[in-house]
Amino acid sequence: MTATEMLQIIGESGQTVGDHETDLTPDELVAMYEAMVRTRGLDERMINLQRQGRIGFYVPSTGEEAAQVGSGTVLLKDDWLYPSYRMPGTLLMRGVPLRDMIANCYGNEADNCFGRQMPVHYSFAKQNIVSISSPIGTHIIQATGTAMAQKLRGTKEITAAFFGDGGTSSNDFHSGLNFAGVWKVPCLFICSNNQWAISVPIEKQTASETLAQKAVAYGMPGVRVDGNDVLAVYKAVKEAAELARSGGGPSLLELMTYRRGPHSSSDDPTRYRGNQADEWLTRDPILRFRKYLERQDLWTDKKEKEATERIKNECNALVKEIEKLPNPTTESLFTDVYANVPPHLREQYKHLVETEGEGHEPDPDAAFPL
Ligand SMILES: Cc1ncc(C[n+]2csc(CCOP(=O)(O)OP(=O)(O)O)c2C)c(N)n1
Ligand SMILES: [Mg+2]
Repeated sequence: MTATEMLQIIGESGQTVGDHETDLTPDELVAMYEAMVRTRGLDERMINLQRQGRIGFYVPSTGEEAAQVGSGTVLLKDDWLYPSYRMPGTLLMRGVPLRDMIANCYGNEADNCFGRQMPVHYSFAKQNIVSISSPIGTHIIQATGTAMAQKLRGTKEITAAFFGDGGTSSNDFHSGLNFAGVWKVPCLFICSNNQWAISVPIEKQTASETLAQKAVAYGMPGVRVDGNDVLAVYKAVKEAAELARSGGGPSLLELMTYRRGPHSSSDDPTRYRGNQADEWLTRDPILRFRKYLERQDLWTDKKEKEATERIKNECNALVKEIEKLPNPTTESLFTDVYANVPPHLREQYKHLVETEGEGHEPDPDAAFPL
């Protein structure tokens, strides 16, 4: 493949395109499909909770499930991930419990970050998933540095940095990829080109014909993939991961997809792109993979109904349980931050506890500041 062609394995009607043979077993294929349905189910539940005022903020990833699950299937348990905020499916594939993701959006006692991060800005040390960066692109150089450390230590682990089309205009994209190319570090740069960066369309983001071709300048392979085709994503990420793991250095992957929903729960895309997203309703990655599985006799309407019901019940039960929990304790401000809390902070904490309840509480009805 070149950086301007697009790798596709499943066509719109679920038929295979080209000479494709998958190394995935029927059970693995079904698990991938279920993860895509789970990702969509989680998104729908969380958006509804935000609309009901029960959580402050959410970032939906509707329509980008293939890009997320296809990549997540490849990466191994010890690999390091620097995700973007729009990829719960990858995290699910990496074994992050649904409960931990929902808890982050509540920021209460169940949240492993004790409400100190923005909603949807997950951080899961156990799975080597580094805290999601809000500033666009900053994690790209951090991922490059992690991969450099992996190279120096001679491990078989690799790193993956995930970002959007907008992220490719950041300074850190250029410094990260340049360094990675020179030092041949085992890093995958995975760009979900969903064609929008909030209200900026891809034509205004870059004058390049494709994003994948930017790899040429940094001396690494650049591959353009149909990001709504889960098997194409899996194949491209797997090949790039094998190359990185065997000492062959980094790759840039451009996964072509579309941001069907708003940028976040604070955005109204009809103000800048009209009804353009409607065209993409028929190019649904879940529907396409479902048609593929049905052709292989691996999926039925009955299984679909069961899977949808299962995820709905799972989300509802978790929300019910998490929503009841109290806010993190004030003392948790220091948890996991210092080995020894410095004296001036102890002093400030003492003052905070003494004056707690004296009119410093946040206004529960205040709008979420985003
Ligand atoms: C350095 C920086 N500039 C601007 C922003 C505001 N901002 C948040 S998300 C976003 C768009 C990012 O678009 P893209 O990289 O395509 O990812 P997508 O949201 O489409 O997944 C912008 C401009 C930011 N967070 N950081
Ligand atoms: Mg984008």
